[in-house]
Amino acid sequence: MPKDRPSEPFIPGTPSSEPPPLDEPTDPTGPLPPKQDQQGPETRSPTGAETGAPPRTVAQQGSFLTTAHGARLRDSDHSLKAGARGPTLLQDHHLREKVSHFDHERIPERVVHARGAAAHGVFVANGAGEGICRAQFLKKGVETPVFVRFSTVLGSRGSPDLARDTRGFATRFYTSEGNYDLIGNNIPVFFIQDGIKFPDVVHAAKPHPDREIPQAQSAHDTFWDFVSLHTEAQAHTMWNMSDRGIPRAFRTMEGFGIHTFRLMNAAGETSLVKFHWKPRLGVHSVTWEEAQLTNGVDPDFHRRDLADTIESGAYPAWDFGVQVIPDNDEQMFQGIDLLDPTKFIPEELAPVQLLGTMTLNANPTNYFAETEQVAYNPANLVPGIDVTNDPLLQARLFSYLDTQLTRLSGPNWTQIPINRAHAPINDMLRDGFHQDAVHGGAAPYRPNSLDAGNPFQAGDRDRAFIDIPVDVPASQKIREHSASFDDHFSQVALFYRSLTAVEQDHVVAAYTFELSKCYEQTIRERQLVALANIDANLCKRVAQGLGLPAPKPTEETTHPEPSAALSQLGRSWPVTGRVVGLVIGADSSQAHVAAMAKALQAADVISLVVAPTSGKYGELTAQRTYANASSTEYDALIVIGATPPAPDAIPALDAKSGAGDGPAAASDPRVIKLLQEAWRHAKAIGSMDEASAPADANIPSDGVGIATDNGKDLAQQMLDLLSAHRSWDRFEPGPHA
Ligand code: HDE
Repeated sequence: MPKDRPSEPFIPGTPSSEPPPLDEPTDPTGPLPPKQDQQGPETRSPTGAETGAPPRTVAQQGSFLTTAHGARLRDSDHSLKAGARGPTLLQDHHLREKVSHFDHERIPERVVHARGAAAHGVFVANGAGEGICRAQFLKKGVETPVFVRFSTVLGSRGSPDLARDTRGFATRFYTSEGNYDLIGNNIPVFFIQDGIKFPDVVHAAKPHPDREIPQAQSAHDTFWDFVSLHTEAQAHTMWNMSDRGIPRAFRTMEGFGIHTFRLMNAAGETSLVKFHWKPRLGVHSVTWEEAQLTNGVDPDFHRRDLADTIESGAYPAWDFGVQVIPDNDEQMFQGIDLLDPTKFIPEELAPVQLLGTMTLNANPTNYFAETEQVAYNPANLVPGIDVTNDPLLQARLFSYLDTQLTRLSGPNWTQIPINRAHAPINDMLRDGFHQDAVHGGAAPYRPNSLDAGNPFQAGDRDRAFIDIPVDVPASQKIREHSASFDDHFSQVALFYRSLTAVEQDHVVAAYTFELSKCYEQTIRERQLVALANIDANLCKRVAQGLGLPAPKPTEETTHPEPSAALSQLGRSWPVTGRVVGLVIGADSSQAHVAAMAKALQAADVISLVVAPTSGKYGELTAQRTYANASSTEYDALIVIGATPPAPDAIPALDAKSGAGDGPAAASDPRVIKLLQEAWRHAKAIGSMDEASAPADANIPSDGVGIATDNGKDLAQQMLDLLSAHRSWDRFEPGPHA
C-alpha cells in the first residue's frame, strides 16, 4: 500500500491530490500536483533529448485562467454582449476560442482497440536474454521505462469493459536504442492468417452496418457468418468462447506476441521466438453472468481495477518470456508452421524462458494525452529483434503507421510526448502538421557536405538496426498460402481438450449463447459443422442447446497431446489487490470489522465495508451500501453479524431478482441477492458473529468455498480460498461423455 497514505484501511479511487473544501476556493494557489499514483511521459524534446524539466512543466502553469496565448482572463462565465440581454458580439475572442477548441476536442477513435486503459511502469531484465538477443534492454539489470495499453478489440471508445472479446496488450519499451513496441493480445492465436483479411474479419465482427448494433460483441450474425465460412478463424474464436474472452482484470491476463519473431545475438546467431507475458497473479476470468452484470453496473470495471490497484500500491506485474526455436529454413517446429499466426506452440513442447519482469507502477496523468494519443507500431524494432515472413505481421508493418496519419492528424505523431523516444533522433523527416521540433541545419538530405555530412549512417559497432539477412527461396509471385496453413481444426481441438471439465462447460455455454443470438438458423448449422470438426461432444452439447441435430464432421482432425498449461485452474496465486466486501449491519461489531479489514490489508487485499447506508459506523466508514453494492465488485464476501432489512429495503421488489422472501425475512433482501450471486459465481463466502444471511440465502454452511469463524482464523481461510481464484468444485460439471 502507498507509504505516505495515513488512511486505514486504504480505499483507492481518490479523485484529486487534495481533499476539496466545502466552500468554493477564493485564493489563487496554483495547480495542484498530480496524485501520487500518477506519472506523465518523461519530458523529452521532440527529438528525444532529455530536458531535465520536471513532468509538471508540461501541464498547466500559473494560478490564473488565461487564453491559449497567455493573456489572463477576468471572466469566463459570461460572453461579451451588447448589454446584459445581448446580442453576443463576434468580437468575443475568448468565447470563440473556448467554444472552437471544444468543438475540436475529439479525434477519430482507433478503428479497432478503441476502448483501452494504460499505465506506466518499468521492465527489468534478468540477463537470460543476452545469449539470444543483442538488444540493450535485455541486458542483465537494465531498467527500461514502459507504457502499456490494454484494450478490447470490437467496442467503441465508450463501450463496456467486460464484452466477450480479445484483449489487446500493447507494450512500449522506451529503450536506449529507440522505442520497441510489442503489440500483442491476451490470446496466442489470431483470426486470420493473412493481413489482407483483416478488414473482412473486423467488418464482420463490428456492429451490423445498417442499425449499428450490437455494440462490442460477437454474438451476432455477421460475425458467425464469417467465422463459420472462413474456418481459419475457428482457432481464435474458440479462445474467445473460453474464459479467456472475459478476464477478471488486465492484471490477470497473459499476453502473447502471437507472431514468430527472429532474434539475433551479439555473435550474429539467430533464433525464432514467440513472446509471452505471464501475470504474477495467474490467469483469472469472471463468469459470463458476472460479465453481463458488470457491463451494466460498472462498465469501467477493468480500467478501474488497473487504476485502483496501482493507486493502492498493489502493482500489477508480469514476467516476460520467450519460447525459443532454432532458426531453420522451413520455419517449422514439430509440424507447426511458425509463420501461421493461427497456431501456437504448446509450452510442453517449448518451455517459456523468462527474460525479465515488468511492473506497472504509475497511472497516467491525463487519459487523452497519454492513453489516447499513444501510437504503437510493430515496425518499432530495436537492433537484435526482427520480423519474420508471417503474412499477418507483414501487413501490420504497413497498417499501424498508416492509421496514425488520420487518427493523429499528420506525420508528426512520433513527437507527441507519450510517443517520444528516449534516444537521440536525427531522422531527416521534415515539416508537416504539428511539427514540434525546430530543426537546424541547411541540408536535410544525404549525402551532403553543407551540414558536415550529418547525420551519418550507423555501422554495426554503432548499434545500427539490423535487417537480419534471410534467404528467400526461388519462388513465384503468387496470391496463395502455404499448404502447411491448411489444418484449421487440430489445434482448436487441442485447446478445448486441454481445459478442465468446468472450463469446457463455459465454452459450451458461450457457443450456445452466442449462436442462439444469431437470427439465421443456417449460420448456426454451419458453425455446428465447424464444431463437429473440432470435438464431437462439444458439438453435441451446443447443438442440444440450440435445439438442432449435431452434424457429422467433414474433416479428419488429428489429436495433438493436450497442454495442461492452457487451463486456468488448479493452482494457487498471490491475492494482491483482490477485493473483499465486508457486509455489516447497523449493530455489527465494529472491532471485528476493523480487525478483519486490517488482516486483509496486511495481505494486500482491498476490503470495502458494505453497510445499510452511507456514512460512519463508529470509527468505520461505509464504502458501499446495500443499495449500491454489486456482487461483481467483490472476489469474496464476508458477512459480519446480523444484517436485518434496512429502512429503504423493498422486499417485494428485490424478491423479483431472486432475493429474500418478504418483509419478515431476517436479512436484507439485497444482502441475500449479493450472497446468492457470489455463490453462483463460485466466490468465497465467509461469515462471522452468527451471521444468518448466508443461511437465509440458502447457502449451505458446509458448502465448497464457505468459511465460518468456528474456532478458525476466518481471514486466513478467506485468503486461502482467494488464492485459488474461485471455488469451482461447488458445482457438478456437465455431461462430458
Ligand atoms: Fe492490430 N491494429 N492489426 N493487431 N492491434 C491496431 O493500430 C491491424 C493484429 C493490436 O493500444 C490499429 O494504432 C491490422 C494482431 C493491438 O493502441 C490498426 C492487422 C494483433 C492494438 C491495426 C492487425 C493486433 C492494435 C488501430 C492485420 C495481436 C491496439 C489503431 C494485419 C498480435 C494498440 C492503431 C493500442 C491496433 C491494424 C492484426 C493487436 C488499425 C491491419 C495480429 C493490441 O493499425
